[in-house]
Amino acid sequence: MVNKMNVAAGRKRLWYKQPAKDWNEALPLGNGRLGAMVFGDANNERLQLNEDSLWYGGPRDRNNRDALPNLPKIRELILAGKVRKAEELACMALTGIPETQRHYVPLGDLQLRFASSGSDPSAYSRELDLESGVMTVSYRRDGVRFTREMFASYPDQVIVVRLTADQPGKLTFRARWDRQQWRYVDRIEPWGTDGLVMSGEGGGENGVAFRAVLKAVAKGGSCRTVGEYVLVDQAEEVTLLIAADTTFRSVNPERSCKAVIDRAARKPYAELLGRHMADYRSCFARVELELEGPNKDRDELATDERLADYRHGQEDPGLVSLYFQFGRYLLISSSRPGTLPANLQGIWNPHFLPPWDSKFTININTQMNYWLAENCNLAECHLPLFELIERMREPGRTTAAIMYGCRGFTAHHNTDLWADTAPQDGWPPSTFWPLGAAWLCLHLWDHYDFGRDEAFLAQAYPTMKEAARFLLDYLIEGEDGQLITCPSISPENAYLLDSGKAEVLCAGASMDFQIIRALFNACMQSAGILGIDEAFTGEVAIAMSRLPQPAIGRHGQIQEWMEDYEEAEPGHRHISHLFGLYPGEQFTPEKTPELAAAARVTLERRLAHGGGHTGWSRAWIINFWARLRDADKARENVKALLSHSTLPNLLDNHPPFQIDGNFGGTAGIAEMLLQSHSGVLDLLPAWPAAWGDGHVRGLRARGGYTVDMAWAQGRLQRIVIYAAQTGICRIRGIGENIIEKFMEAGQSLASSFPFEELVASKS
Ligand code: FUC
Repeated sequence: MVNKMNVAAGRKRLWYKQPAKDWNEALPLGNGRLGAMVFGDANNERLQLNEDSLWYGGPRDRNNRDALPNLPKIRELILAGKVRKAEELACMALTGIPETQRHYVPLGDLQLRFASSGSDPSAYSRELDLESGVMTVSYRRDGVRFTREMFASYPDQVIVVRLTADQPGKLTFRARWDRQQWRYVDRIEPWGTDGLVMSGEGGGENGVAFRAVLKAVAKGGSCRTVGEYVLVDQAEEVTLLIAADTTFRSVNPERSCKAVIDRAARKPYAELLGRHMADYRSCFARVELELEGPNKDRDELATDERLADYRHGQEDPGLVSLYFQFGRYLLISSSRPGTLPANLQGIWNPHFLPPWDSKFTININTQMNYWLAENCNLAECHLPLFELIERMREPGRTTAAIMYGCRGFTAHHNTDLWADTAPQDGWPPSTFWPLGAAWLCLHLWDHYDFGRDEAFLAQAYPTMKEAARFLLDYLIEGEDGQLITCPSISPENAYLLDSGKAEVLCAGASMDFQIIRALFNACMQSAGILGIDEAFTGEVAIAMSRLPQPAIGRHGQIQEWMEDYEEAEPGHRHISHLFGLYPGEQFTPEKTPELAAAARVTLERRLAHGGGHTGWSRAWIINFWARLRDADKARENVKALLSHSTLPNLLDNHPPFQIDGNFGGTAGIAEMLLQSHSGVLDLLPAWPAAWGDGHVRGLRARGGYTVDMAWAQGRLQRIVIYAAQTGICRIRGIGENIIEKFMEAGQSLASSFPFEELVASKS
C-alpha cells in the first residue's frame, strides 16, 4: 500500500439537509438490475423504481428490404455530389421500418405514507454512503428519532428498506404501489397479510409482462393488507423487501419474485446488510482516491451547498474525488454480471416516454458509459455490454445481409432491449451510420488488453472478426483506389458546401476510418496472440493499407470528412473525428506530434464555438485534454462539467439527466492520473498541481497492471505496481525517462522517489 502522505480520508458520501423536492435531487440505489430513486420525505417516502428489462414492446424485424436494391443508386448519387437526392432516397430506403426502436419504461413507485402528528420533523439528514452503498434518511419528530436505511442488494436481488425508531411502537405507515400509466397495470393483489403484488406490462406488441412484489417484515405492532395497501401499525422495526422481474428473463416472474423475497425474508436484517456490504465493497473498495488540495475538509458542507460553492469559484478537490467515486458507485449500481448494460439513464428512468427512449445509443453514449470500467477497476461491470454485443450478432447479421448485402454483423447508432440493429430514426445526421457494432467491439479488445486473459480473447475474437468482416464487405473503392465508407455521416454534424448549403451524407467520414483502423488492428493483434486466422488477417492488412489516412485541414484541424469542408456547427457536441485521440490510440503527442497538434486545434475550435455544452460532450473533452497531457485544460473542463452539467444529486445533466457524463467524467479523471494506451504506464500525465497532494490506489493499466501512487508538491513520492502477467513493464513518471522493469505475474514493485531501485533506460 502506498503511504497515505498524511492525506486525510474524506468521507465518500453525498448528503443533504432536506428531502428531494424533485427527481433531480433524489438519490439512486441499484443492484445493476433493480433501480430506485429515493426522495426521502419524512411523511411521504417515494421510491421511483425500475427493472432493467421492463421496456415497451417486443422484438421486431425492422430491416428495410428496399435498402439493398437502392444502395448502388444512393452511392452513385453521393459520389456524383448529388447528396440531397441521395438523402431523399436514403430517407425512404435506408431507414428502419418503423423508424424507432423500443424504449425503456419505469416499473412504478413504492409510496410510504407515515402517520404524523402534524408537527414538523427536525434534525433531518439524508445521506448516500458510497463506501457501503447504503442510503440513510433520519429525522426527529415529537422526541422520537426515525431512521430509514436502504440499499439494493445484488447477492439477494431485492431492494431493502429498513425502518426503525428509537422508541418502541412508533412506526405506523401504509405502503402502496403506484404506476402513472395505469392502463399497463393489470392487477394489484395482496400476498398474505403483509405483501402486495403489482402485475402489469411494458405495453406494445409482444412486450414483456412484469411483477413487482412487496413484503413487510415487522417486529412488534401489527401488519395487514387493506385494499391495495399494506398497513403497519405501531411496530418497533420494519424491513420492507422489494423484488421485481419480467418475462424477459423469467417464465414466471411472480414465482421468481416471491421466491427471492421468501429467501431474503428468512435472513435477519443484519445478514442482508452484511451480504450487501461485502458484495458492494468487494467492487468499490478496490480504488481509493484522496486529494488534499485547498479546502480538503469540505465534507461538513451538504453536497448541494458544496456544489454551489464550487460553481461560484471555490476550489474543492475533495468534490472531484467524490464525483470520481460516485461514477464508480453508479457503474456498480447499474451494470453487474447478468444484468443489461447501463442505458442512457443507467437504470434510473421515471418517464414512460423517456428522452431518446432511455436506450443504448451507440454512436458515443453507451461506449462512454464503459470508459471507466477497466481503468477504474470494475472490469466485471463491463460484462453486460459484452452480452448485449453477443445478442446483437444474430440480428446484426440479418441487417448486414438484408440491407447491405454484406457478410458479418452491423448495427447503427442505437440498439434496444432486443438488440435491434436496423437503423433508428429518420434523422439523417445520425441514422445512416453502420459503424455501431464495430465501435462496440473495441470494448472486447480493451477488456482483454487490460486483463490479458487469453481465454476471454479466444471467446471474443470471433465477434470482433464478424464486425470487421462486415466492414471489409461494406467498404467500396473510391476514385483513387482507396477504400471508403459510403454512405456515411460524421455523427451528428453537417458540412458546408461552397454554395453554403449544409449536407450530412458523405463518403468517408474521418471517424469511420479511425474506428475501422482500430478494429482491424485489434483483430490482427488478437489473431496473432491466438495464433490463428492468417488468411483473414492478411485480407484485413491489405484493406487497412488502402484506408485514407487522417488529414489536417485548412484551420490546422483534424479533418472531420475526407474533403476539407467547413463544419455547419463548428461548436458541435460530437467531436467524432478525435476518436483517434480518445478512446482511440492513433493520435499521441509522442508518436504522431502533428496529428496531436491538429487535435488540439480541433478542440480549441470546438470550444471557441460553444462546444462541450452537453454533459457527455464535456466529459469527452476532459479525456481529450488528458491524452494531450494538458493538465490545466483538463482541470478547467472538470470544473465546467461539475459547474454547468451536474444536478444537485451529482447526476449528469445533458440536460436533461443522462448518465454518460458521469461515467465519461470519472474516466477522464482516471485518465488524468494514469494512462497506458501507448505501451507505457504514464503516471500523473495530466494532473493539475492545483489539486494538491494526494494518493490513489487500485487503478488498472493495460498489460495486466494495477497501480498505486502518492504525490506531493507536484512530484511522485511513491509508486507500487502489481503485475498480473509476466512481461516488461515500462513506466514513466512526470517529466521522467521511461524505466523498464521485468516483472513476473503476481509480483509487485514498490519504489519511493527517485525510484532508485528501478533500472532506468531512455525511451
Ligand atoms: C446523441 C447525442 C445527443 C444525445 C443522444 C442520446 O444523439 O447527439 O446529444 O446524447 O445521443
